[in-house]
Amino acid sequence: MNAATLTHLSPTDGPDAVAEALSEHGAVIVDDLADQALLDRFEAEIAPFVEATAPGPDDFAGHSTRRTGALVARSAAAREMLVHPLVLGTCDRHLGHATGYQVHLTQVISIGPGQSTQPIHRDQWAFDFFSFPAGYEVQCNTIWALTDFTEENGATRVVPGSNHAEDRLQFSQDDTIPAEMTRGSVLVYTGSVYHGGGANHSDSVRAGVNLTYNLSWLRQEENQYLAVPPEVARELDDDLLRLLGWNRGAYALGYVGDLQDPLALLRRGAGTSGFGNRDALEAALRRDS
Ligand SMILES: O=C(O)CCC(=O)C(=O)O
Ligand SMILES: [Fe+2]
Repeated sequence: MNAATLTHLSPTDGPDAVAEALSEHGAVIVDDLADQALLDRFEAEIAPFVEATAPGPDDFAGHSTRRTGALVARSAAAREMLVHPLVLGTCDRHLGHATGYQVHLTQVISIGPGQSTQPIHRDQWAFDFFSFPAGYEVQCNTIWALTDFTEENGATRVVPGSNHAEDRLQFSQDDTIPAEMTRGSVLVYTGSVYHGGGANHSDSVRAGVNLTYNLSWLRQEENQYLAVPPEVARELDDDLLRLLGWNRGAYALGYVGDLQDPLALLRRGAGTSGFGNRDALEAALRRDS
């Protein structure tokens, strides 16, 4: 059995402490980050969509687990959660070695009674199992507890410190510990830490909101341009849209037409066109020379 425990921090510890714990252990719990009223609003907005979601198609997604996405389009509360200052402050630090980051996916994960454990994995294996250089982090992930997370109901299982391990290892459930936390607490974890959803031996659903961020030179797992249709996107703030990917990654990734900024296109001509983020390009060149 793994004798390690997960580090717990409080929101007032701030993003430096969260990012530091992330680098060291690959995962950390921030207790009571969300106020209960925000989660109540989120649940009310999202309930009909969760209800209509089919169970997963395979062992990884979970045959007794529902995964409900497009949270930005479906919930105003989700937008607030996505831009929580402590989370973005942690992303700034954890992913600060690259020019930018973006939303990777938004998903309510509802693990139903009878669901068995999910295979232990690294989330960054989504990138076709590419082995990123050791220490080069590509994701900053959160799971917000919408119900209490207990060992019995399927709390996420984590191998603390495995962010420093070799790639493509196979851990057993005995190597993991459950990320037990109360409703409103948030598990923050890297793309490199080994983990998986727990088995649900209880008679009620374990629900968590998986909001994840990745480097802006990588593809997003959830296609935000289609998940958030233009008529909804036009109503959102620029900062949120840029975080969703209506932006140029690095110098020029994702430009439109004649080197136009995608956000300018969405706003029908307002804003910049012509060149990408020249400052970021120059900063990157300086970094590498
Ligand atoms: O639901 C969980 O606790 C974790 C799920 C997970 O790790 C995944 O789907 O990649
Ligand atoms: Fe995962």
